[in-house]
Amino acid sequence: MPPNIVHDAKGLPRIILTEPTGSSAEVLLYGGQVVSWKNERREELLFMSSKATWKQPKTIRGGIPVCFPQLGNFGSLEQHGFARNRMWSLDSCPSPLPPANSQSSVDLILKPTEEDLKIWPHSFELRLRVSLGAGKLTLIPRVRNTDKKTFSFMFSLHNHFSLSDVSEVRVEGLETLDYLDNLMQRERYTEQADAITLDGEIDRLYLSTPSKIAIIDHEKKRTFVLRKEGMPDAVVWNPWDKKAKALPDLGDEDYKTMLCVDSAALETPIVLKPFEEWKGRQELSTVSSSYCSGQLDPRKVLYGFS
Ligand code: TA6
Repeated sequence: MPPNIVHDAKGLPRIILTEPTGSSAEVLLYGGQVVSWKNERREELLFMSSKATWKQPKTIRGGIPVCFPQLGNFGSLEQHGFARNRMWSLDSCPSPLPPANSQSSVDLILKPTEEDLKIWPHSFELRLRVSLGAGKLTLIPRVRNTDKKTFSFMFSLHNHFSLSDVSEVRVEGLETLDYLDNLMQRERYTEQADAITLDGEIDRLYLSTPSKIAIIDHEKKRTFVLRKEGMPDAVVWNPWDKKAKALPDLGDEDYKTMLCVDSAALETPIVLKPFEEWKGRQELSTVSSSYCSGQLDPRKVLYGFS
């Protein structure tokens, strides 16, 4: 049986995914956005702003917005592209993937409207499969060029992780990499720290990262493991206190319990010839990490999974 579309109090149609261990995920047709992922103990794993705007055409601050066809704010396109501000549809024909035919998976599709073609004149099909498994959430985005001409685009899954205290978190897997610092006019630096810890605003694009990144929440004794394919870069963002106050749809204190670590294809845009399709993949999972003042060997967290 395919998943049901529910119309809830917030007025946006959503699909609720469930699986036998009791975990769940909620996906909106609006933006193709995952807005909730709960583990088998019903604990929310994704951050959602306490002041999120749940009304079109606004973006919803939290969960996993899909950013396409650009990241950032250039030209006439809206910030991070329009895909996150459009109503998607259920995709009954996700070929060559077999149709999602269970309560734990859904296929969505976005095609451009006449208005979209005026601001980004390329015909495309953007597909997203969201699959929930025991302890993991997998997103498979695809973009097909249905135009007569080659086009290029950027893409990101703007993951908002829910954390107990961002100032106690370590992000591992990005050490020694080059990054562009958005707080320094995108100047290029090399990461010197053996892990990223935060004590202020951060907005960086790490380039050509490994396929696994770990986000270690010491207080919750929980580690998020992000694995990605087809999206070589990773954005790390937290607005911290001052910028949080300037964002109307973010609670003043919300920055303390969130961190964005995005899977992104940004530095080198993806180029598609007519009829070609690009496919990415992101898998989020959690493992318990019993960190206690330096006992944790980060390598075990990062590489203890295959
Ligand atoms: O992913 C990093 C970033 O581009 C930051 O520069 C910051 O603007 C953030 O995304 C949030 O963007 P949004 O449009 O969702 O407010």
